[in-house]
Parts: sequence; structure tokens; C-alpha cells
Amino acid sequence: MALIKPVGYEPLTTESAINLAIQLKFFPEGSTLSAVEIGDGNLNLVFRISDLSIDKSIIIKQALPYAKVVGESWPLTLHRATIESNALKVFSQFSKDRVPDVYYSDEIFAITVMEDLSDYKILRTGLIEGHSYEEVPKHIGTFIANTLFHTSDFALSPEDKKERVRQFLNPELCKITEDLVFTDPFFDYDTNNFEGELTKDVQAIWKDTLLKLEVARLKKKFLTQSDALIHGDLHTGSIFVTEQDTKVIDPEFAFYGPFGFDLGQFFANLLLNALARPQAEQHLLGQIVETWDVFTNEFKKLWYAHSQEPFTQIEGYVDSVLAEILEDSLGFAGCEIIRRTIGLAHVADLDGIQDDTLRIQVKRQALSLGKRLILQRQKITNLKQITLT
Ligand code: SR1
Ligand code: MG
Repeated sequence: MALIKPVGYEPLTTESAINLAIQLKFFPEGSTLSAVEIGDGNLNLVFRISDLSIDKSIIIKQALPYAKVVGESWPLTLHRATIESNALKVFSQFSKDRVPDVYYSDEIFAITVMEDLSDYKILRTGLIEGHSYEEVPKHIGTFIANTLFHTSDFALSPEDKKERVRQFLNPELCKITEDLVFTDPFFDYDTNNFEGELTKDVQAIWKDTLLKLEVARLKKKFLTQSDALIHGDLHTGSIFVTEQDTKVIDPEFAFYGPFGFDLGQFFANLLLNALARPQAEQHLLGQIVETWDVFTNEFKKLWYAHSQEPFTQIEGYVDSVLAEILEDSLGFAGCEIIRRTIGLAHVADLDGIQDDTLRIQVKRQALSLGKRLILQRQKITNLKQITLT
């Protein structure tokens, strides 16, 4: 596919990012500004523009017309910048404190100008460094409950809901997840990336037709089930933290998808960290249980206070919806754990284990945990049942 740049679009440099910040009047003319490109994700440019003399800084995030992690050979829609800024605005309506403030966005330049969170740390980095964040389960459980409930058919009229589904159609970014999370790791495809020592374990996955049947069912849910506006990529690299605060960033994969997906990715990435840090295992497993408890309490509260759907008053309905969310989240978590171990996009939690023997052993453990979550998701009715071995 050819790389298509819309007329007017140019990738920013530190110099043009400074000019843009002044042109948009975020800083007065003549300010002495510095710009640093700090993007460490797979897809975008991220500039921090600062005026140290007045202690002010902003972030300018710009989508590139290709996936940075692979290069220009993988063209990617710039529309994801608009999806991201629109999703941040919707999330902010229902969970204001959990997302950065968006100051400005532009579809043609594919930019979002937003609050600088330089006092925050990426949750994945903090966990790998050995920190723990006590507020995260409460913040993430409440965030997911509010954003899911308020964007679903339980809260919106059928017309409004369908309009939102249309507004958040995100086929190219969904395709990345369909391929990289659900399909590729389960077949002998070139995108996969795993260490030679794991070859036999990976081949066993490719041959496991029972497992593949369950992954197919999960992928079908991802493809077809438009429950609510989901973040779509809620791993621990999409969450900024301090000791007291939590902010969800990067919803460029947002679309109307299944209720359980964000919870599943979040659980999976805590589990990946727990596999790498046995000393934190109990704490992280406890945080998963707490996130689910907060989520269910909040979701039920919203259900009884704000539903517009008459069937929500029927006894047993909310519990059956929550049971399905739990089951799906476990299956999605299993797929995420497997793809982060043998697929294209890895995580530092596992790859950062220096000792070769230990790293391979932990990755094998990850594959077996991922399989277990997918295959046994119907039997796990209480998250306290999850163990790493
Ligand atoms: C080519 S993009 C690879 C991964 O990075 C993003 O953060 C998503 O997780 C995607 O699957
Ligand atoms: Mg991202």
C-alpha cells in the first residue's frame, strides 16, 4: 500500500512544534521554548514544549502516516489522532480526573495538544522498577465502569448509541488488534517474534485446535460486539501514575467493542508484571481482584441509578451481564499475555529479564497462564481463583 499524506500534513520537528505552540498561542510571542521528542510508543511522535521561565509545558502528540515501530512499509491512518482526541473528550465527560486535559486538536495535522503529565510515570515502568500504586485499582475500576456504562445501550438511546458507533469506527486500528492480538500468535505468521528456545512451546500453540477454537470465539466478540466505547489498548503503558493519581492516555485504538476487552488487557499486563516479579505476585493479584470489585460495585450503582433500558430492572440481568464481562475479560487477558510473549509487540516486563534461563522459564509460564485463562475462563467465577502456576 502506498503511503498517502494528506495535503498540508507534515511530520513535526522540534523546531516546527515550537512554532506551532506559539502560533496556537499556548505561549506568548518571543518566549524561549525548548522542545523534546519523548515518544517511546510504537506509533506516534510526542513533543514536550516547555517555557522554563514561567514553569509551563504542554504536550503535542502527532500521528505519523505509518507505524513507527515498523517504518514506512506499514502505512497507518492519520484519522487515529482524531479518534484519540474525541475518545479523550468522551472519557473526560464521565471520568474527568482520569484523563489528561485536551487543549486543541487538528484532523489534517493529526495533532492533539494536551496537558503535560511530566510529574507522572508510565505504570509499566513504575512496576518494573518495583513501585506499587495503591490507588490504581480504585481509579481504573471506576474509570472503566463509568466509560463503559455511559457509552452503552444501558445509558444511551438506541439512536445516540448508533451515532457514536459510527463516529468511532476505527477499522485500521482494530485490524492491528485483530491480527496482532487474536490471529497471528496462533499461526505460523511472519509477524511473530519469539526466542528460539520457545519454538516447541509455540508450535504446540499453533497445533492446539481446542485453544484456537476458543480464540476464534473471542476474536468474533471483538469483531462484532459493539457494547460500549472502549479504550482498545489499555495496557500498563497506556496509564500514567503518581502515588496518588492515575491518568489513562493513548486511546487511539478506541472503538465500540466488547465490555470485557479493556479489563482483560489491564489484567493481562498486571499478570505479565507479576510473572516477572514473584515478590509482587500476591500484591498484583490482589490489585486485580480489587479492580474487579470496584468495577462491579460502580457498574451496578450506575445501572440502578441511570439506566434507560427497561430490562435493567429485571432481577438477575445485571449479574448475568457482569458474569459475561468477567468471562470475556479472562479470555481477552489470555490472548494478550500470549501475544506479548510471542507476537510482534512485546513488553519490557518479560523482555527485560536479564538472566536468559529465567527469562525463557517465565515466558513459558506466561504461555501456560495465557492458555489457562482462555480455556478455563468459564470456570473462573472469582478472580481469587487465578494463580500464576
Ligand atoms: C504496530 S502497533 C503494536 C502494538 O502497539 C500498540 O500499543 C498496540 O498494543 C499494538 O498492538
Ligand atoms: Mg499506545
